[in-house]
Amino acid sequence: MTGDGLAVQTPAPAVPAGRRGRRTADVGTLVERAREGDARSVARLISLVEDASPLLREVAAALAPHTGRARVLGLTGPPGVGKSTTTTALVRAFRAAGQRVGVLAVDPSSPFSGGALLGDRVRMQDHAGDPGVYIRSMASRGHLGGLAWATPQALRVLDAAGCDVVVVETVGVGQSELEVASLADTTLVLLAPGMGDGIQAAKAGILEVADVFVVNKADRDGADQTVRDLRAMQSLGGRHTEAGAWRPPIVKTVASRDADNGIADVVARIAEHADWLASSGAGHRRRVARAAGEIEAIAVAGLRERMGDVHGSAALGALAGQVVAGETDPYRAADQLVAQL
Ligand SMILES: Nc1nc2c(ncn2[C@@H]2O[C@H](COP(=O)(O)OP(=O)(O)OP(=O)(O)O)[C@@H](O)[C@H]2O)c(=O)[nH]1
Ligand SMILES: [Mg+2]
Repeated sequence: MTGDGLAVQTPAPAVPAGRRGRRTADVGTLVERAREGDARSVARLISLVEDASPLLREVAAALAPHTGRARVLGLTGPPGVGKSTTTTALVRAFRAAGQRVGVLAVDPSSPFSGGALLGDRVRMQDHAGDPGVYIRSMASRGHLGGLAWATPQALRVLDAAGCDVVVVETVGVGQSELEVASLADTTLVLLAPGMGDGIQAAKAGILEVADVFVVNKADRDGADQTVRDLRAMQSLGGRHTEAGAWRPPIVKTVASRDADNGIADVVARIAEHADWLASSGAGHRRRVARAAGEIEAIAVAGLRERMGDVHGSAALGALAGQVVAGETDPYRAADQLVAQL
């Protein structure tokens, strides 16, 4: 990459709302610079999508021709399981293989970039100054519904900026693990020993979405038991038992160790999953499903906005009057209203 090194981004200071949407640079120029690896342009583009800038459409249009190359790796698991440590180790491995890497740390609990759960982000400073790594933390609350909304656009920015791999790290609480899985080509679910209850709780959500299970903190007692618990759960059935399906492997890691930490195994399983995605056609199907979901969400948000305009409108008032007078029924009236949108 040329230009500025892609360095760790600290959250931008609060900027008055009026200035945020201001056109500070031409979108086309920003995209060109981002493609050359200019970290500031990448940061600016991500801010534009994160803030739902009026330029969002223009940004999306300008990025589109330059996307589709990056592999998206989702990484989720309960708080403190070692997600950030594992992300750091993975980044190191990908860098050693000469790949450019983007990291999006998405905090589902915070309305602000760089929220409390990401206090450990500092560890990522390992990669500060490496021009082949771009790290960004994002908030996801406070917009039109969680991770699903701004993250796909931020992924496109990093994709267009030439990242070979983008790791999306999010803590597995609420819906976030399902959302991260819907964004990712390959989803890693991290667990740690001594979380028996955690596994039970996570069963419904986390276990369904895993492409690779990582039992981290394998230096602690009970890692083998956790692996056995997972195997037992897998044997109960699920998507992976169908013919030709991918059976999620289980890898033990000690992500906090510099060497002999199991990360090479994780990288190997990710590569195998990528091969399976390509050979089975599942990878393409996932991407099509992802795009369909995104289009639907944008369309529904647009409709909802227009419905807002309709609320209290003369047209609605007139139709309501007709329903009260028995001149029409609410279903026909609703059809008429929708037709007017
Ligand atoms: N013993 C041991 N500790 C680890 C291992 N991996 C991570 N840790 C430690 O576990 C703690 C939490 O690690 P993080 O990587 O911050 O965990 P996280 O899942 O990103 O945490 P949140 O983002 O807060 O949900 C840190 O103190 C790490 O040093 C491991 O393999 N073994
Ligand atoms: Mg973390």
